[in-house]
Amino acid sequence: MTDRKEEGCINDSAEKELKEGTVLQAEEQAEGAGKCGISRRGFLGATALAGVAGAGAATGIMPRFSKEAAAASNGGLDYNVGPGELDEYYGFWSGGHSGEVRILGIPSKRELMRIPVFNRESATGWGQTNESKRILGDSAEFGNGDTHHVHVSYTDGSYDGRYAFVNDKANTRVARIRLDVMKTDKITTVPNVTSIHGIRLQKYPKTGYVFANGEMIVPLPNDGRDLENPENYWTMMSALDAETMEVKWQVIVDGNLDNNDTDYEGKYVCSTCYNAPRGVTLEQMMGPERDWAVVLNVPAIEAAIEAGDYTTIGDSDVPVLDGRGAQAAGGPGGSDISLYVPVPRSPHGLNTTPDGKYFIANGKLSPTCTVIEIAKVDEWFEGRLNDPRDTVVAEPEIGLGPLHTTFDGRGNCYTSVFLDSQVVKWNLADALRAHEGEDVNYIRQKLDVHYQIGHTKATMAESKDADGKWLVALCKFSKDRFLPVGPLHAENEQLIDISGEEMKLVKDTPTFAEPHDCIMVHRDYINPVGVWQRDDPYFAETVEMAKRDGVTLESDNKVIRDGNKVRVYMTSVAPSFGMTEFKVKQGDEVTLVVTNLDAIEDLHHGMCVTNYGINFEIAPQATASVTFVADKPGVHWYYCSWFCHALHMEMSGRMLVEA
Ligand code: CUK
Ligand code: CUA
Repeated sequence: MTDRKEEGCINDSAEKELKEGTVLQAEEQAEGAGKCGISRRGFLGATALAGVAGAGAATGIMPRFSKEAAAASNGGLDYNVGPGELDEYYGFWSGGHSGEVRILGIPSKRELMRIPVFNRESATGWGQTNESKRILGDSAEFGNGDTHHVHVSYTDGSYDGRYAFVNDKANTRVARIRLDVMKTDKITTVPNVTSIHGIRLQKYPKTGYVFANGEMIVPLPNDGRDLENPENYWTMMSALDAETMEVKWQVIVDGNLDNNDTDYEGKYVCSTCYNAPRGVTLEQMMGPERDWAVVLNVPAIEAAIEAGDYTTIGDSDVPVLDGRGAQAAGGPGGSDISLYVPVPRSPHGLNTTPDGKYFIANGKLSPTCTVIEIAKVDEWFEGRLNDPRDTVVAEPEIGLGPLHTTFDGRGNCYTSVFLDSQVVKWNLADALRAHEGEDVNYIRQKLDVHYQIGHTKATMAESKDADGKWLVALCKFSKDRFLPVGPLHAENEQLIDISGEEMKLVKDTPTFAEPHDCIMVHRDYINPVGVWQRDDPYFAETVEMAKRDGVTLESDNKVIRDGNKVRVYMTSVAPSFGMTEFKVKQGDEVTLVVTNLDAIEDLHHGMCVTNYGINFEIAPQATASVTFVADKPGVHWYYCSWFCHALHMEMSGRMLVEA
């Protein structure tokens, strides 16, 4: 961006947006661009077209199922995955306010599975079965969640395929998903904070901690005190143990916490803050010229806790440290455990380069990305650097409304730019040189996306194995891209081939509300099982209950009465349940336990009890159960709800409820 006029245009628009306190929509932007006397195309100028001539196949490994001839003929990767072919990548998608996580195949973008997490789910019985209720715990009272960020566990900076973790912004939780069975297996409500937004995982030596950002500021503890005193509102970064999912410690910070990321040495977690003044209104939050990125020093935090140097808050016994100090000595500073790096206005995404050298804070209300060198963060904590701003080694101008950045592993960054509706490819080494005063153009290409992009993500980009093949643009608005379906529109996720010099938009795919973020993991790193093991901890408590009742789940079909509690144990083998009728009394509390003896992959059954609102899946070799009160007398058919056999319709039975 060497043209001063272009810079002026960006800044004018940014100013307008700030004054109005609103987000410009595409139409207004177009108008704004016109006022500056340059068209959108003109604005793109030569930089947008810079890479066109050099388009070609990527160096490096080709996808296992790529049709290389086809790929070569269209000058890029082949995104078509034919019938019977498998995708090269697993995509793990957050489901936003659907509260779930989705699995997609990439590059086809075929949806392969939905994993219920914080939501209730009708086909699997999530939120209804005893097994899922144990996992939901006390938070089962909420029927909703708001998942934004899914991340897969690491060993030494590479994906290890053990777990995925996801946040719940709505009800302040973090969940873990077992990737062998693709089921949620732990949910933790984080105490003393409100709204877990950014989450990231420690990458080295392996995922020990899950770092969870409390986004909203609240009184500590939030027990009714200080309602009217926002100056006493604070938030904290929480660190959960990835194995136990217990909160190990929390650190109070200045401002608030938006998105975060970690380094590749297990030392730091860095988070953006868009509310440095700890305001409670839009005007207050947007007040200052600068907010910051805060870096927390994990070994220093562990040492302080080891030394007993902490407090606790309210009823919680989680060790809490004070990491405030942003205003120390009259300006951004830090403490023994925290460093506050000033970043222009309301940064949003925070992304670590896959070489582990830099944190990048995305400006949002500033057209810039701020590049923080992690080696200089070391220097600051070692007392060899005074000014936190000296950790900033580049601040390239990207476009209007940079939100998130992803990487191709070849030194290029791809930043989603919300207001311009673009993905901007820029070269990091050139941005560093420009910051040193060299006259170099770091922008490689600006690609229009449709429309109003939030996250963008490249394959493997959040690991040290970033491979630069596919990029997804998660656009918030689809407008005219799909058949209209009423006032509520689908979102538009666009698949972009980044294997060559030039980004190529290859596919529009609609998606239901509202994935924020995704990761794409090469399938070699993910190894799901095909059938359950009978000793799986997922249903171990139900197995224990059966043992206490003297029931062998793998063979018995029995009704055990225990006062007004009735436990009904039955097996399923396509196309029949082990019991075609059982009798209970009105008012009995019935626990219905079904064990699927079929051991063939894909042979699920379902148990649906009619007019009782009950339905759940029983996958091969699984046991599943549900408890309900038989409050309606009469004949109540139950039937298999997952199509399993030619005689699937006949797979049924009767629950007889005596008045
Ligand atoms: S946030 Cu939604 S577009 Cu929750 Cu990752 Cu940026
Ligand atoms: Cu069993 Cu359908």
